Amino acid sequence: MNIIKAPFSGGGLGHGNGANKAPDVVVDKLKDIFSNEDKVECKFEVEDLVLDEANIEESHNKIFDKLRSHSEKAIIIGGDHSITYPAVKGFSKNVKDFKLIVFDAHPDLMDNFVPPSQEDYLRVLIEEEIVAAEDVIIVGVRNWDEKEITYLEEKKIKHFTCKQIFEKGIKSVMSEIVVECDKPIYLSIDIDCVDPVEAIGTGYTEHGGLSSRELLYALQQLKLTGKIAMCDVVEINPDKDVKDITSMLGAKIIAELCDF
Ligand SMILES: [Mn+2]
Repeated sequence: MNIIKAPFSGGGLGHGNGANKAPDVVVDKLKDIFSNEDKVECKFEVEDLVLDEANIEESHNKIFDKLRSHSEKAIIIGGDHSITYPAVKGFSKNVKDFKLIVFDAHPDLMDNFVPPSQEDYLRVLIEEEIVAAEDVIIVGVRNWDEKEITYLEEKKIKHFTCKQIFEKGIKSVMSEIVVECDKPIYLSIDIDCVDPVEAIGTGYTEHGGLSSRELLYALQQLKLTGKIAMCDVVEINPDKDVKDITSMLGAKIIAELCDF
């Protein structure tokens, strides 16, 4: 599996500072994992992007160019969630028709910032018609702004809140999602989908989140579809972490996805 390091936290509106350190720490933690739960040995080719924290447009352009010219599967390690904007945009140059499945505590659908930030990258992707609203699925949502609720409803964006996941159970939710996976998937994992008890090292902590086991189960189910084409793991912040537990979870997630 290819890993692309995207060390950029300049799109985090200040909350992401430190997320640029995640790619190095997470890749280092990966060395402690020999094989994933499917007994597949984890082998990675790691590539570094050199990004400028102070220049969001130039950094986003570099990510866009990388993804546009990268037709093989890869896992991108961010960085704040703003990197998903250029990454999906670049990916869409190679794959026209795809699903965007996002695990996130927040819908990231605030009003357009220019350039797109971690709070509205998803809205910009939809507004610019890079992805169709009906191809987006958000999992793990539990905190939103009024504007985001209006937009979710207006665009009829499919989403599963943590409350719904608790009621229905992750198995039932994932079987609902898997039947929708009839085209290539761009998978974006914001680590804040997981409860802060297991993932404290992130910009916005939201209680009542998924357990790491629920997230891993969800990813394993998506992997079984054979449709994952590209993936990013974002918003891990080593500066806010305790004993590297969040970075270690990031490494575990990547290990489970090493054979998608
Ligand atoms: Mn996010």
